[in-house]
Amino acid sequence: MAPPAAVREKHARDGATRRGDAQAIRAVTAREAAAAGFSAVRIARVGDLGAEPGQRFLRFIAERLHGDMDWLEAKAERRQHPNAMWPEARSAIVLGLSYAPDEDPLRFLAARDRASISVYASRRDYHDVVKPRLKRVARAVQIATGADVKVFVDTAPLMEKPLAALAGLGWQGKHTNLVSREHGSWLYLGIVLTAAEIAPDEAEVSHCGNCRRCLDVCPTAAFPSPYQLDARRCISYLTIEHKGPIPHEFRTAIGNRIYGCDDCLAVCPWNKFAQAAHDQQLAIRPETQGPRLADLLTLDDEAFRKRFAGTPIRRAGHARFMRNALIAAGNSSDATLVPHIEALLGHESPLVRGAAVWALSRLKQQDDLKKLAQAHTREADESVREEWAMALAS
Ligand code: B12
Ligand code: SF4
Ligand code: SF4
Repeated sequence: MAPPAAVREKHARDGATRRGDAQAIRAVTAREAAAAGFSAVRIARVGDLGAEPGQRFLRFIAERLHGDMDWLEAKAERRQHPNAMWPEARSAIVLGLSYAPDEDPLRFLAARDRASISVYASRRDYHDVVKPRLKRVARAVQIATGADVKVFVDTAPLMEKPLAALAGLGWQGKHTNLVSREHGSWLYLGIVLTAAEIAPDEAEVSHCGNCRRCLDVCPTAAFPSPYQLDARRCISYLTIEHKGPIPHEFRTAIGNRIYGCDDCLAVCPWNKFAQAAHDQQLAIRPETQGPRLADLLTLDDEAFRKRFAGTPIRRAGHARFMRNALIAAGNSSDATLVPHIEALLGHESPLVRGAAVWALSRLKQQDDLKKLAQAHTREADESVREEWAMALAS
């Protein structure tokens, strides 16, 4: 990464380019992080991470808790430790960007004719926001130290949370996410790895105590034990990452959550110290705030892309999004949605047709459903035929 001349001059002026000047390097890092709009910055010595997080990660994969997130498994060896990915890495500058909401993130859960979308997904994709800012910090660190740098925001096989805890940005709560005293559960994480040795901050210790609010609130009982998540049961995984039909056992519990889930984050008592985030690039998009299911069910591919352009939601693709909206419709008790759902029985994706069958089975009388089934006896896809069989048997 070549630093522009103006930046080079700026650091030369304040004397921060003196190699090995620990205070100056830390000061440059803090200044650039603040100028880039980060809410928190701390430094960890990569060598202090130890083998434990990596071993736990390998157990997570061995127990298949990652479901069909093949990309986590594919680079498991490298993900174990930053040095397995980049042997020269010596320090990790861990940056947090607050996305604390200014309203109750769970407020749409009871409005069953509407959808609830997680806070992180209700704005511009954080990868696009965080990465350029990380590059700015990285560039300054590179100039100040003369050492190589690499930036990460969930873009490479790097476990961000254990590094953040080691750097003292917060601790991994029982819900497994990083909790900060100042920002609660609402921090996006980004990391700059550098080959430079920079004096580290102190690691943070857990402040969960006897609390277990996050564990008890989970609608799908996704925590086999504190600090451990079975992703296959997590609504965030089921609505964002999982590609196939959503397993029947979770459909009712999902309620109207159509993209991600915030329940375990939102109940954490440490959120009370978090100030609402007012970063302009992270402004809440109005179309993500409790959208009506009737409107979502009529979105075709093009309208979907247009409506959610730039947000993480678009990455799920139209078929998966419609699958999720149909599960919410099935949980809505709103019979006025039936014509919209019936129209989706002819959708080109079996994922959508199957979810439509389930939604109708929840909103229509059995006799009406039987008549409808007779009109769809030529269904070509086996998974959709199974949905019909289950719907008619229930
Ligand atoms: C895969 C992934 C997911 C998966 C799996 C989540 C998970 N907990 O692993 C799914 C799709 C479910 C998911 C969901 C969400 N995610 Co996500 N996800 C990731 C990703 C890419 C990797 C995480 C990972 O390595 N998981 C593997 C497991 C094994 O690691 P782990 O959770 O750290 O597990 C540790 C604990 O189990 C611990 N452990 C086990 N036993 C014990 C015992 C004790 C005593 C202790 C202390 C620890 C401990 O050891 C393990 C290793 O350290 C990271 C980005 C990254 N590159 O790190 C983002 C990330 C974790 N996700 C993030 C977010 C925001 C979310 C959601 C909130 C989004 C939403 N609203 O829907 C939810 C939260 C769900 C939840 N409760 O975790 C943020 C979290 C920010 C933060 N403050 O921590 C990250 C860091 C992305 C980012 N750059 O900001 N995510
Ligand atoms: S995100 Fe939702 S489903 Fe996943 S663990 Fe947290 S509360 Fe449970
Ligand atoms: S809700 Fe309680 S147990 Fe869960 S992360 Fe927050 S403090 Fe820890």
